[in-house]
Amino acid sequence: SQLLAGKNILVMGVANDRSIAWAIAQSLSAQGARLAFTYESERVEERVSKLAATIPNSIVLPCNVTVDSEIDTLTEKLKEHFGVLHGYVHSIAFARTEELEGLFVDTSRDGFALAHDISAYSLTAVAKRIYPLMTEGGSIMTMTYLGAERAMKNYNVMGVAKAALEASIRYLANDLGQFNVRVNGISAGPIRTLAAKGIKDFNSILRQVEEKAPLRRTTETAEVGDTAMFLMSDLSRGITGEVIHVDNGYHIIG
Ligand code: 0WD
Repeated sequence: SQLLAGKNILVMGVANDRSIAWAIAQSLSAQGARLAFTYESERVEERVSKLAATIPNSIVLPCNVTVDSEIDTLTEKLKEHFGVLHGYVHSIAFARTEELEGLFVDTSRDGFALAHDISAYSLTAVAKRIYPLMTEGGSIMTMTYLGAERAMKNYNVMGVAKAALEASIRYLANDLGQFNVRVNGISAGPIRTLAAKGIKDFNSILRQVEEKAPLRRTTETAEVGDTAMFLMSDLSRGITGEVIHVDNGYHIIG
């Protein structure tokens, strides 16, 4: 039997077929979930629609998370289409490339604000509108990185935004637990995606993981997808406010 049969799940952050959100969508769909994908702008609409067309019963809706009215409209459309929502996958982040190299101390005011708006606040902006649709209980999850816990070279303002995101997981979990809505995060090891292109010296980061991670290999998106499936399913019903590392153990080494 399928673990997510009858569950309706919103997936935000598919940019292309290498996106972590895309691997998550595969794992969710394989367990019978019905999915709604969003795209940020017309620039990526066609790409997301083509991918979504390969997933049975899925729909595609626009939503730039920096615009409140777009999240309002998304919520209305989800209510119309699904009625009840059971899950939300947040796999979105952005910082300007010039803030992802050099020194963190040089971060600009608007670069800091933009990174936090898209990478951290967006989780709350969407959660506050969609949790009322989770009338049968729900599961919300987001994507984070070790740079939230440690000062890592070049990750800079994104690390600070991820720390805000991880704190948001805990506050949202505390608020929404009374409605039987859980909120968790996955801290993934480095994966070569579009977002990773912005980070300087990404190759050397991958090499370090291969050498030092307990499992001696880099993270694959399917590994993240399967953990996301667990978090969306009732198997994880006792877990909220948690960040699970899916990084082949890299975070435990000194
Ligand atoms: O090594 C990695 N790739 C890791 C990524 C390790 C650990 C965590 N993560 C996180 C990222 O920080 C992000 O939160 O996983 C999440 C997904 O990232 P990804 O799959 O690596 O990257 P990508 O395929 O680029 O998806 C991120 C997408 C954007 O893609 P582009 O490249 O077009 O910016 O986030 C979306 C967009 O689709 N996005 C937005 N969506 C709605 N509104 C917005 C926005 N304003 N901005 C970005």
